[in-house]
Amino acid sequence: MHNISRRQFGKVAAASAALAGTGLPEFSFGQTDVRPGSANLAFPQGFVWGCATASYQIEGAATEDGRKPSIWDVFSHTPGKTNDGDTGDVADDSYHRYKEDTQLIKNLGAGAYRMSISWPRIFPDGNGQPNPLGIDHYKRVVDDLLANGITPYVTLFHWDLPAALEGGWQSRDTSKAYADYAGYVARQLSDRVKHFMTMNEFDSFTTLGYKTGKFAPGLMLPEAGVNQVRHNAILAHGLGVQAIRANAPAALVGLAENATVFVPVIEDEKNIEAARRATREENAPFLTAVMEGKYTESFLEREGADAPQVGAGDMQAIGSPIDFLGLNVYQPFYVRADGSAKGYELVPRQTSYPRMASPWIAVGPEVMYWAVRNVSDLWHPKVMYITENGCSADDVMTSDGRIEDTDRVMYLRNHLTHLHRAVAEGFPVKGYFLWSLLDNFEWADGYSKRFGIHYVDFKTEKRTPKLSAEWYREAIRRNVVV
Ligand code: GBH
Repeated sequence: MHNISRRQFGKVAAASAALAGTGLPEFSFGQTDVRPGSANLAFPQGFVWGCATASYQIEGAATEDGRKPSIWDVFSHTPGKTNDGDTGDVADDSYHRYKEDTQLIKNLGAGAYRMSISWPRIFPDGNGQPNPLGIDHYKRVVDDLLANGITPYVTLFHWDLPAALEGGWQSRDTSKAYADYAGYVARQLSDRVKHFMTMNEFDSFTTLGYKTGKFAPGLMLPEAGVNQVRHNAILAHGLGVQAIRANAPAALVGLAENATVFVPVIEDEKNIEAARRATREENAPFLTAVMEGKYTESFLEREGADAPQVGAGDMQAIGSPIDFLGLNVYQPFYVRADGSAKGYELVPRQTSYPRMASPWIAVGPEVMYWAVRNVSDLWHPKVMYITENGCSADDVMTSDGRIEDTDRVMYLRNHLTHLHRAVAEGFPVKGYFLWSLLDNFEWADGYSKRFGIHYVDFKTEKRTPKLSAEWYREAIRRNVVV
């Protein structure tokens, strides 16, 4: 029995039981044993398990060591913009408590941590002279992670744009300032950090920041202006890739993108094709442009006079090859094939569709599989990571100090099950980062939505592992969906 795999064991045991006609086969529940005949949900050896956070959401210390305001400081301090007027002034105080947070990661047995760098700590005015105290802080954080056997994955921009940059993402100068900043950080950290992500989620900080006004800087521009902002954002990514390569030749460069994910309403050939087409078209201003180095004709046609102004060389920069693609995955959109020229139509969700505490998190764990598959089938990235996945829940502490977030465990377990399917089918997903390590400043929702697997008491900053942390530790320990 020792020389056969568990999967074979299941088959052999079932077969011999059937032959002998003795009813149930005998088996024991070992560390990773599964019932004969059930799927083995083990991940490959070396699969990267991690947690993710972002600077403005956890650090606090908003005015310390030379940091100047980001657009999120300005926005959150503007009355009416965030829930209860919450700001990131203190957040999780991780700027001071990063060693404690390292230990939380270590206790999970996680081998990786996706963190972001605060641009206004490094260049308080957005450009010009770097602030040495800024980069020194991140060297200490990274060294502490490394000393504890945790590999840092660094995002260079997770929405905290220096407020001093005039026009923000409306200006091409911001794209250039970003590239200088990215190159500087890569040069400073690449002796310690191998994986850099240029940006987090184009659509979130461009569309929400400059079209709906729900995120910083809270503008509601006409469509042409929004498209220019989107263009400047992907241009910054492209120039950033080039700057990182020039300054840190050994670094691996990627992106953390929340591509809109389409799930075929029924898994058959024509609907699978519809999901693929929808993925390409609906992500045209972002991931499609990055992966193809061009805007699709249908996007340019659709936007007409509102299409972005594209400078010479822009698309080539935007299409700079990347080493890995990170996907932030939360919710599915269902799609079916129709007879139209574009070949798909969205299938609306019924009002009874299940959701987590944040109303936008419609629960559909198969989103994980289709995120990977659609993107792979279209663009074949060599390496992919899930750079975020997780959910908010109405976490309350019991009288004996526990947080029984069975709903979050349910959400995570099912998403991992569908991620396993993608891995088992051979798609090159190398790791998974859970959002989030700890409850934090959830942007416009302030502290009203909790995404952590560690509970944070925002009065005392005390961290308490939730049931989901215990669950994640067990999954990591066994390298299997538990
Ligand atoms: C990620 O965004 C972010 O990277 C991370 O910082 C964040 O904390 C995490 O997810 C959880 O939200 O208010 O109706 O306009 C996920 C994508 C896009 C989801 C914007 C929320 C706002 C919906 N986000 N969206 S709405």
